[in-house]
Amino acid sequence: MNIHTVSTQPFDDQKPGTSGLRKSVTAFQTRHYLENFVQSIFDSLEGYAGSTLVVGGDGRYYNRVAIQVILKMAAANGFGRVLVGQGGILSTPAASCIIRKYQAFGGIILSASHNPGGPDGDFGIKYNIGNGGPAPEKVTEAIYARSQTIDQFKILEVADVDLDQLGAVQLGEMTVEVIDAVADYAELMQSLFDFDRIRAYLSSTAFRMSMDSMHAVTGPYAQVIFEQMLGAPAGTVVNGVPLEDFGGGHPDPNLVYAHDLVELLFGKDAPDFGAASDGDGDRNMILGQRFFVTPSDSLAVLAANATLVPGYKDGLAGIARSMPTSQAPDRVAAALGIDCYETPTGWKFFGNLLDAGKATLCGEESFGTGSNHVREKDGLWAVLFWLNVLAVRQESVEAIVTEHWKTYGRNYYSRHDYEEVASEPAHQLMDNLRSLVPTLKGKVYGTYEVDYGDDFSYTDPVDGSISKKQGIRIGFTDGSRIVFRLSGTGTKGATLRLYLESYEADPTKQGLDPQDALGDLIAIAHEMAQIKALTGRDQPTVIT
Ligand code: VG1
Ligand code: CO
Repeated sequence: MNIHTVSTQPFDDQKPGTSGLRKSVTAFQTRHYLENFVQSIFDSLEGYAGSTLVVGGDGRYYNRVAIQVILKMAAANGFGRVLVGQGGILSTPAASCIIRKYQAFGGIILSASHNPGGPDGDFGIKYNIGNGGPAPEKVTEAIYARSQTIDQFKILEVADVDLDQLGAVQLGEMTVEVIDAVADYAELMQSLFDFDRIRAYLSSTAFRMSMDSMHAVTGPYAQVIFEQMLGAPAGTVVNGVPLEDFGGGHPDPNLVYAHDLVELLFGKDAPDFGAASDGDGDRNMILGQRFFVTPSDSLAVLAANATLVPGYKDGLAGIARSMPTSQAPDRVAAALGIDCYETPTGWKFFGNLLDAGKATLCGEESFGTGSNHVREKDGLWAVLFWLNVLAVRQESVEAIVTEHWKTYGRNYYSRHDYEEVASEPAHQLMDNLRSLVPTLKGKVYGTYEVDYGDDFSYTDPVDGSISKKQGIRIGFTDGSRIVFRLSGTGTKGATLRLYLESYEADPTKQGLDPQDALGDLIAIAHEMAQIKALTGRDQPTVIT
């Protein structure tokens, strides 16, 4: 065996963000940049000798190159086996499924999710632990600490593995198994949902759907599940071939970036149901005919209808949502008599709640929904959940959501993103708010009176770990909220996120455009944070 120990020097910017390390492709192409981070992961793990690692990615530019390096480094560092998706492909939820099913030690997922790809785009890498979920903060902190002192890495000198050929090959003493990227995941979906019922519904001439995979990783999964297993007509899945640059687009399933699907669903002769997923397949957008379901509402509706779906027929242990997500799920939890947990942004915070059986469904406002079936958010799972509910209720998406509002009230919700603003003033803005908001209690803005203001701090109810500075919250006495935080996934400058929410119990007032319903709160947020003065922007770049 030809194991090389290569001298290297630390990079000072390998701190994982909300979801792993994300940088431009050119940064990852810097000599030893990838190797340093991979070795830092391995160096901060204990007891993996001879065990199994899962590796795969969203197929973006540099995916195959990075996988070859990771395989050779895993072999040199003593892993016994690597399971890698065919063609280097694994969606994030499929990787989570495979880690759990084969009881792997952990997994490495290559993705920058919804960030654009290609030689001038972004790349990313993250480590998932044995429960299939993103490494918790104590692990990512250890990886970062190691990356600051690293002075060597180990790699096996050997020919590349053919990632397109299914089957096992030896890499030194380690076995590499190239596995079908879709089969295990598709089987898990079949165990949760009533495929017979969905198949019957999809074949009824009255129902039409469109699934936009945005030239990202879910194409092969969606084709197998919707068109082969569930018998949807050919062409139901659009943009179904993963491309290294996602066809030049942002593989981000929202009203702005999934514009083709939005146009179709809001146009003449629109299908009944539309869905999209992101670069790595963990996000979802749900549309009805001329109707958009906000992700927060989606979580609430799925929770309220969960017992209609075989995998959840016995009810939910609890619900968990990230802090900026609207409080719509809280109302369902209260009605069901179960707990609703509020966590910081990022799926890693749901892992303990899911492992401990405290939560069954989880969600984030950023088009993320999932459950205890894996430990990642799961785009196609959410689409199947909706289809199962539609097949049972035989009502339109719009009818289901508006009836939900009548029962629970409507949480008007919107997120305004100010992308790529200068980093220093963005941090200044947050610092200003951090000192301002605790002084605001009792202050009146128009019809709103401040109830509390703080910088969200989370104590994990399972292991007691504390995560501070997770976003500025301003709560009003009528339950409305304004939240500010800086993105932890962007790669250029800073991205300011402003989250707005108000509650309307009266069904006759639930039909407004959210931007109108939230107009006063938007103005208050601008006044408090001095967004224009500090960022130079008076309009957000993306509104969802
Ligand atoms: C964003 C979202 C967050 C999500 C994260 C990873 O993080 O707001 O809810 O968990 O992306 O999603 P941030 O720090 O930029 O706000 V994904 O699909 O990019 O893995
Ligand atoms: Co994603």
